[in-house]
Amino acid sequence: MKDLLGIIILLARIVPFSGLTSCPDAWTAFMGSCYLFGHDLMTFHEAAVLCKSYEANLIHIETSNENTFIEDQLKHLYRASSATAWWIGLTDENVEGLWKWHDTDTLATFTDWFPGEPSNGGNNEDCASIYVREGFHWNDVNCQLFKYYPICEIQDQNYNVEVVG
Ligand SMILES: [Ca+2]
Ligand SMILES: [Ca+2]
Ligand SMILES: [Ca+2]
Repeated sequence: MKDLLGIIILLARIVPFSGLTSCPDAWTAFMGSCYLFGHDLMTFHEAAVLCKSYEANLIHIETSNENTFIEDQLKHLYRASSATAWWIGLTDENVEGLWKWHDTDTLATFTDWFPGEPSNGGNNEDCASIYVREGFHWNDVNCQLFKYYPICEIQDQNYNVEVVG
């Protein structure tokens, strides 16, 4: 009985780090964010609107940690979907060559462009994607011409909540 109580107390201490998040069902929690990997193909702007409808934004990748996590998720998803690419919330639509995040309107500091990207091919590639054929690194593509899967991100409100055991 005493052992059982010990196990319950131990679990109560572990759970906040592994399971307790405020992420909605079907969203994936990681380091204070919740992510939704969309199942429908759409243009960049359709993807942005979809994320907004969840009170989220297209994903904003701040760190190589976050980037690696997302890349690993997509490699798993790719096996099931044979996807070409996923949209991330990064564009240079306003000023060519100035890549800004959609949610904060700030210049990108961390980036993971594939060598030779951003290429601005056809003088008309203003939206960033995570591109399967370029090793899941980033590629700028035409915002309207291609339909890819969206990745939405919101903050996980329960992250870092201290649970007193
Ligand atoms: Ca983020
Ligand atoms: Ca461009
Ligand atoms: Ca490109």
